[in-house]
Amino acid sequence: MKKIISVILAVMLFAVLTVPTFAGADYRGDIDYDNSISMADSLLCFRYVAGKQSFDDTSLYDPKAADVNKDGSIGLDDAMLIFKYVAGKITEFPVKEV
Ligand SMILES: [Ca+2]
Ligand SMILES: [Ca+2]
Repeated sequence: MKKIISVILAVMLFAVLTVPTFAGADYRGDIDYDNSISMADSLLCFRYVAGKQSFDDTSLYDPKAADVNKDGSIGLDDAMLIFKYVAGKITEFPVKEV
């Protein structure tokens, strides 16, 4: 009985910890779907802005996540924001008023 309770608790804890990710609370910045915002995402965004990267294959990349300031397009400002986030200069992405 004790074991069942601990299993249920573990499952509930897992659900609580993972729901925000599945709900897409803030998916922004994680372009490559690895559940973390890293230098790889920043580089992807810089490469996209430079025309060296495509996000057409949405099974590999999430173009919506690249538009971190939510102004409707992926630009150098988005790449800079991801870079600043990874560098620890900002802790969240500002939403641009449009
Ligand atoms: Ca990522
Ligand atoms: Ca943008």
